[in-house]
Amino acid sequence: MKASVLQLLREGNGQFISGEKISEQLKCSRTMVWKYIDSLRKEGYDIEAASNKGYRLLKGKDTLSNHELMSRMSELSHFQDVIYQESTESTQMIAQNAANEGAQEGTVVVADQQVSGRGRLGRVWHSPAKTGIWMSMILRPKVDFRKAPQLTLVTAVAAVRAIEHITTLEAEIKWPNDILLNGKKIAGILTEMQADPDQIKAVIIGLGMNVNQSSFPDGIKDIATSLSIEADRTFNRAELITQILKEFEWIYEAYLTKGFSIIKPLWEARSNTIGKMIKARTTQNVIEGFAEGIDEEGVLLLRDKHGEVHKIYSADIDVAKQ
Ligand code: BTX
Repeated sequence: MKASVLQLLREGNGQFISGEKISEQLKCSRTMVWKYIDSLRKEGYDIEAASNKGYRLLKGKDTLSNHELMSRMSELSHFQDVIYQESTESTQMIAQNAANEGAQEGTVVVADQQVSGRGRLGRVWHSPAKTGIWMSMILRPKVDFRKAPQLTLVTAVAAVRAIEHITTLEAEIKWPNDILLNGKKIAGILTEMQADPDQIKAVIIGLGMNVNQSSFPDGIKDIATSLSIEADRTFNRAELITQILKEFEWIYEAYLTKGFSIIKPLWEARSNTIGKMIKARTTQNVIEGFAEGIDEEGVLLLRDKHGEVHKIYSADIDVAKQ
């Protein structure tokens, strides 16, 4: 109900909306409306009340909560459920557990802080409080389980488009799961799967995006950046999350109905990897060569100096400076 009050206030676009109208729309008493407004104010929302006029939301703030996120979800068709935690070990862990317990496709887990945020191969993902987007989407796609890594590329396209829409910054994708701004890492994607021997039960896609950080710890300060550092202003994370989900919805839908071929050009247009000399570090070896492109399945094609083309399914990539 608090989410609905917030949604009505936001839809007012800074104009007053009467307590009577809110109570009619939400089918609750005006006393209840007042209680919700009071509670939102206590959380820090700047809501003006004027007799005979009603209430208006003066300025949104960069806050994450279940009702802040739910108040924006009506814009979306696919994502309808949010699990929000102020602080958690990892949203991946929560999403994995929720998926095991039957959470539906389109559930999204968001945290304000992760104390054990994780990247690929057990690496740490730095996820400080109240500055970034740490979220995991639960999906149950009816595709062959070998195709699950393609969802990393689908997510990367959605994230880059959302960044462009909200900030006008043009981010690039480093195959397979990094998003870069000015050569530094702004976001990372972690795709995990729950599967029977031949079929996907759930795919959990984790996205970590640096939004309002002004600095980074020693280990990553030379390789990481945030939207706020690059744009010199701060951003509203709930708005950005909604935009990422909105972009994801239609791209994912297109992917499910038409296959990866529809995603390939969208991905290629934003890739910083293709057409460059690269070094691919897989869990088995290191291969150097020319990144020719991705194939119809999203697999990276790398031509070594002997002319042999290698299919790279998963690796860390170093792109040579041009
Ligand atoms: P990755 O293995 O490609 O990248 C991890 C590496 O990135 C680290 O070893 C470190 O060098 C660097 N790094 C760590 N934190 C940051 C940061 N905040 N910004 C830039 N670089 C950093 C990438 O893995 C996948 C990350 C997914 C994170 C999301 S957050 C929500 C979800 N929950 C969770 O625990 N993980 C995912």
